[in-house]
Amino acid sequence: MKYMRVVLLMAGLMIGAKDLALAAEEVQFYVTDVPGRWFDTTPTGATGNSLAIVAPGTTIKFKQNNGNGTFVAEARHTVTSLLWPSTAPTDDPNQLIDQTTANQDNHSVTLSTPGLYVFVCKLHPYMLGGVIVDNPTTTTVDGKPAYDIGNQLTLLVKREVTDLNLTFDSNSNLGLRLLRAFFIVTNPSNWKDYTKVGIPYKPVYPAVPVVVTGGAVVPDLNAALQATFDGLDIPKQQKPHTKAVGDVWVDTQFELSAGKGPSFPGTISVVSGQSWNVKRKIALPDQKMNNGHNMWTSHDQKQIYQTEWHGKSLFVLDRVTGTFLQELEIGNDPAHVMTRVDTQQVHVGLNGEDGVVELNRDPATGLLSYNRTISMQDLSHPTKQTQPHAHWMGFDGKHMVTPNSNSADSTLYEFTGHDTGKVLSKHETGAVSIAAGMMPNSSKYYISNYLGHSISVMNGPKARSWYGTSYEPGEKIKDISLIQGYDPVTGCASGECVDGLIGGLPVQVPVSPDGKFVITGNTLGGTITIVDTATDTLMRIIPCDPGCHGVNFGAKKGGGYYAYVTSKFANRMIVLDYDPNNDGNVDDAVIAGWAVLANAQHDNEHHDNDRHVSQDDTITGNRGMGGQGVLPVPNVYNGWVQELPIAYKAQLTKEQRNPIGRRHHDDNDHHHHGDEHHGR
Ligand SMILES: [Cu+2]
Repeated sequence: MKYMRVVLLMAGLMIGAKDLALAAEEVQFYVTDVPGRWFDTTPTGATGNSLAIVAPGTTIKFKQNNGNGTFVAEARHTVTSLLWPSTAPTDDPNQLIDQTTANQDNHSVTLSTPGLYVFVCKLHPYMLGGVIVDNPTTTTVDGKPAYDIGNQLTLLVKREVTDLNLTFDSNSNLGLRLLRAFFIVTNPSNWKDYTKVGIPYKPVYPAVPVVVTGGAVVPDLNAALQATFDGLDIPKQQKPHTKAVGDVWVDTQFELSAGKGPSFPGTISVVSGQSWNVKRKIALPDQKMNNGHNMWTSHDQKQIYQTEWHGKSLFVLDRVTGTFLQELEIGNDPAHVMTRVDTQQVHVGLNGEDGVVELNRDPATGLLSYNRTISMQDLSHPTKQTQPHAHWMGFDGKHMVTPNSNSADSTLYEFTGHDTGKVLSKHETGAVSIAAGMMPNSSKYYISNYLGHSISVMNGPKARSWYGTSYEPGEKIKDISLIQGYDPVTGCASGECVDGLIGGLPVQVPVSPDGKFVITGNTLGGTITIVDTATDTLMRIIPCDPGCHGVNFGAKKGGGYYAYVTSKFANRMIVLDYDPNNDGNVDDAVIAGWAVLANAQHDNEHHDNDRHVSQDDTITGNRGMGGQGVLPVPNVYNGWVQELPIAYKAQLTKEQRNPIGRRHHDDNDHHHHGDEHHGR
């Protein structure tokens, strides 16, 4: 009775035609690569369902290996307990689960403690499935059915150190934030659509009573969440007054196209840095590019390298025409790609494995060939599978650093030749280390810790002193919390949060080409954080969009840089002018404007003369959504900018052509001979 009522209330929202089958003692989630339906109980339904409401003692099965025949899951994943009622037994692997390696196996849990459980893939942390184990006797004071999500909830920080986990009242700011995030992430119709100008952004949540801490009842979860977080109108596109140099390539990873279908999402949206409109969509329908995640470019900017995060391939594209040149099958879940400055080799982190693949580039054709796979293990102290996600390469091609998302540490690798080198160090960072950024002289580097809600500052390859203490190569200097001043119950009410906001669940952490700032997209707060590298302190927090994720720096016309920021559950790319007057101070940081990544442009765009969007497939859904990798072209990071063709260099200022002055020449670096030497 109670359950049927809720099924009706939720119908059309997140639960498909099939009811929840509560009498059954088993619920099955299918693990798929389909946006919003990553853990889905209704794989053949028209709409997804990532939430099951079950009786205590129900077995929850997670079926991988392409089981249902409707949706394919090509990638390796984990099924990991992310959130659970604090009284659930933490030492029972049948109730709280994780895997030490990325896999395609089936998993199950049998849940007895009432409350809210959320499961995540640690590789692709937007993959969420929720279960409410509902105590059948919970009701509101007037006897109506209500759903008990638990007195207190525990959020995973680190599996091996349970007292690091974050336990908090379910009736709290953090509780509401996590519920809101769940219902946005798992429901594409709740994503923030910047084509709906003038319409309030109000995600729809289940309009049901929820029992929280101490038996208190939130009478209507939908009303409570909307009143706390939502309701501002979607603004009309604002274009930055100052143009960029070149274009910005964005992985709109969740956009769907006709030739690929929902199991193979992902396009590249190429944004003009002059008109701030999308000018090209690339889906690669023939190759079935599956969740294209991150890009980099060749030195001459003629080829774009594109990873396939839910697949096995790296793609090489022609930058000018957007056409396919090459597919290389390189391993499981290729995540990020960068080039090595001195050899033009290409390195790709295998997020579902232990290493980084190294590819050689044929300078005549621009095509790539496999050279070797470099393990990120320190073989004298091996850990569980490292699962490197977003590595970074040093300015001179001599070093590479990886954030090892599974082993919660970072490998500092030193290249000693074209295909030789060694692991210099492997030091602890924080929970689920996901991305890296290096100073433009490799002096130190930054690792974002997704579940640690922090950035680890790590010493570079030379033993060195920072803040009065000396550090070995790769050793941690400090952690910067991105949830400073945050109280899980009251939020930022105490007034100690930076700009009144929080970061948390951070993703990309590039350092600006001049080495002054680290800018990061934060998923928990839906914010952008700015760290000053001179002091390694958090200076500013700026509002972003749901699932704020990708950041990279590109040249601003006339000097300075923009930071381009993408979000997974919104279809805009923010152009952040983090230092408009270029004085090294971010007090005046401002969102200069944005590009709407949906190519169905709206009425006010009709006079733009480059509205024609060339595309290799017909866009069918999730328009412009899933913003992740972002690649400004030309690539103006120190080390790479000096290699640009003359036509691009001519568009840059003297400072942009050499962002840290002569210091980009390392002591023993014989490769660079001068600013214009490599012009073609
Ligand atoms: Cu995954």
